[in-house]
Amino acid sequence: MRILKALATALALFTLAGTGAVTAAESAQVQPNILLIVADDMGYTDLGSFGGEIHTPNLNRLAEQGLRLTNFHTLPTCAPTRAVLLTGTDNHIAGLGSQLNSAKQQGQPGYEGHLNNRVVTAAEILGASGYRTYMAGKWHLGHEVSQRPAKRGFQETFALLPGGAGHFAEPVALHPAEPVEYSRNGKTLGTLPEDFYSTRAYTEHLMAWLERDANSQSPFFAYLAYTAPHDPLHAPQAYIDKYKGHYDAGYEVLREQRFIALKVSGVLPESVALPVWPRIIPRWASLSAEEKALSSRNMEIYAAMIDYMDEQIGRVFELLRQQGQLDNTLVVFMSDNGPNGLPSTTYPTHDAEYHAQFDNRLQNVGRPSSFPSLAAGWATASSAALSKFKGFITEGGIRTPAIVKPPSVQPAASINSDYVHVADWLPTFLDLAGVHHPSTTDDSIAALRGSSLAPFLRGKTTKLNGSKSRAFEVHGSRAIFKGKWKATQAPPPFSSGEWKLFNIHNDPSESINLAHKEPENLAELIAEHEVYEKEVGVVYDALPIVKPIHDALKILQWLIVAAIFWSMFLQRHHMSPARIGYSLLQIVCLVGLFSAYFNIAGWALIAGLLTEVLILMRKPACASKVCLSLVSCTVLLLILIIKSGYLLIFSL
Ligand SMILES: [Ca+2]
Repeated sequence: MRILKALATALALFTLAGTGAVTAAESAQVQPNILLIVADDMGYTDLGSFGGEIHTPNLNRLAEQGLRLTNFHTLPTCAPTRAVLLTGTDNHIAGLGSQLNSAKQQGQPGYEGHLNNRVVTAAEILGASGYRTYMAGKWHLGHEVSQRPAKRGFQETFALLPGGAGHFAEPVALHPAEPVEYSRNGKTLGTLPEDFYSTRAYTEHLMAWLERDANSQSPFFAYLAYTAPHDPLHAPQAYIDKYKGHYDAGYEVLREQRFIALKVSGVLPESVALPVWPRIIPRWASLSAEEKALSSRNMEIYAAMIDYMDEQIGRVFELLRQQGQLDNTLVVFMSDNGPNGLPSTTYPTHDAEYHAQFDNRLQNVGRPSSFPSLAAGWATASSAALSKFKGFITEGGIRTPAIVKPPSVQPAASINSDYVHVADWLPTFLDLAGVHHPSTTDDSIAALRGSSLAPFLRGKTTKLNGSKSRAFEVHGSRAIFKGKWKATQAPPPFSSGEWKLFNIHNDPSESINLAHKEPENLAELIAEHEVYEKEVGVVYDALPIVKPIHDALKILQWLIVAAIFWSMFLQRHHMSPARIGYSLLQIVCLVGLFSAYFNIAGWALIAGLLTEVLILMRKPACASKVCLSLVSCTVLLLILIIKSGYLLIFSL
């Protein structure tokens, strides 16, 4: 009832014409159609207009007619981003405080796991203001009937409810614990047509609604939420064949090519340097011929999925053009987070038995019975100069390609590098439609936290956003942006746990930590982040499961350090300077492993310890020392495995 009341108020406000940011003249204009297109797990450089070589002529044309946002940010995983996208507020307010709740977060306000009743969606507001509202694609914001898009303001829906699935008919689940469920206007669908392919099906559902309602006098809001190029990587064979051999030179080469193209096209400034290749990701040259063939095939399928998606988007544009609606349509294209660098074998509920059902041989990958993923090498190439990928709060995880074409007018510039956040879209839609947000008259509805881009799109200002800071938190990782600064903190074991500070205008790859040079700036941003966490109700907890493992290893690490000291004390009269030096090195490396990426030192230490074990095993009197060395080795190995990201367990 409360939401209905709020929507009625919004509609009344709209009918009475706007005040504030929306002038009477503007609200009297024809309301634009809004087409919001979202790609799933697509990287920063995959589009032609963002340095990519994949054939994306329709989105390239959109970029030529509109505006490329080169500093656009999402959250690092799917569901929190979508919650913010559709409600214009914060994920902790909307019910998606985390994609994977810890015990501490379970049951807390803001951690419902679906859109709650404190927020209203773009479809609810625009629908109440006379818009036709369509949704085709991935929902990921609640499974129950009352949580589905049909109950959140969308009048026509064809929705995949979970976070992903196989892309052909009889699709495999993304996770064993997350069954595939398609819903049509709120009702679960039994089977899919034999010729089903996700990207085409979403497109054709939307096109059918647009064709059916061609004579409607109402504008439309269409949310086209593709599941491409999310894994499992599946694409029609002809599209895969189109990219055969394109990636045989490997991911480091592709990364360099795209990095150069990014600079040539003006997406990144000339001054940006390409960071060194991450040590934990195997070099292309170190792979066997078979591994290279399979890996490059996975990238070929990924490219095919994006190529195919672009073609389908072109069909929607062509239909709107034929209907005479394209010019009066605000088109937004974005990806919901960075490319996925984790192979599916690391997913939480994926075990050997689950994977045994897939045929991932070279001749079969890309087909319905396979479950290929992009993996870290290609994801790193896709992020290019940006650090890491999906799941991380570094720029590779949260800076994604975005294009906006305003209705009627062509923007003065074709590229903009001001900070823009996914929360900014809903205020922009409402501003252009001349509709006020219900929170302006109803305190029980959470207010918008984004800023409208409409003044910029109308040519009334040259800056997209002012000096306002933008903060967020997901899975224990924090970031706050203000002007050129980004302060960020990620919990161990994936980072040091310390706050870092970067000038992301000059250093989008986050290579130079300025925390010690700019302590006052950093302190101010941390203080602002604390205010943000209180405002939105963050229940702070690092990733469940990994944290206890990490804490246990840390205790073990200190026990080993103590044991090494004790052993040195007992043998103090017989120890050579070299022996003392080696023991001290062991201690330094053990401590260092928890505070920085000392992987090379770690492996060297393991080699040293194993050699020591072999020598000591010849002296039965030193059994305790052998045990100590073996325990040290095991702890070091576990630390290194965790640091390489293999236990990173986001629900995707
Ligand atoms: Ca995603």
